[in-house]
Amino acid sequence: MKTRIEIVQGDITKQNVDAIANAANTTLLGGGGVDGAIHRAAGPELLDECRTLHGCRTGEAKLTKGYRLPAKYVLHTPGPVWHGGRNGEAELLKSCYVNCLRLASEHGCKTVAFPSISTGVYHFPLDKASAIAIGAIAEYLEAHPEIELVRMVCFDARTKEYYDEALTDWEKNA
Ligand code: AR6
Repeated sequence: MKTRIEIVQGDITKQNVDAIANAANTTLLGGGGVDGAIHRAAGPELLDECRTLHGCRTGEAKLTKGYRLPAKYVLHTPGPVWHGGRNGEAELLKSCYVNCLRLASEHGCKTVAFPSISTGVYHFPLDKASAIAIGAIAEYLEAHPEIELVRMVCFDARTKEYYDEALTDWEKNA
């Protein structure tokens, strides 16, 4: 399993993979953070396609083309806003990862990159978010050999440390 989850520090818009996930909002009409970076790098055609999707519920995912990105597809998923942890945040965050991976499988993607969903302006605590993300991805990969690689792309060193630790913990308990 270790060889199919990779954790790197970097910019998700530069990833040469079949699909990248976008930590979007429910309008799917763009925003700041990683969402803004993806729209800037993909070009205005991405927003044109997003307008046709009429939004997306938290925890669900919708696919578009990648336009000027190296990635063929973008998997747009609104993560949960952290409201203290008793409002279904963990389940919703897990659904984001699983629903993106399902869409990737359905579209024949072999390689997928994720940003750290909900841990920016949505304030999901990194220790919890990283454990949920790694658990969801690892479980999915066990059942889905068609996905060859999932790369977690962490924007900063601190975020990467949390995901590295979550992966080490998951491997210990596996
Ligand atoms: N590549 C990889 N990760 C990035 C990049 C990048 N180019 N840019 C930022 N990050 P956030 P959220 C990291 O706030 O918490 C938007 O306005 C960032 O450092 O982008 O899910 C949407 O429209 C952090 O670790 O997403 C929504 O309204 C992580 O990506 C809202 O923000 C997620 O931070 C979603 O909030």
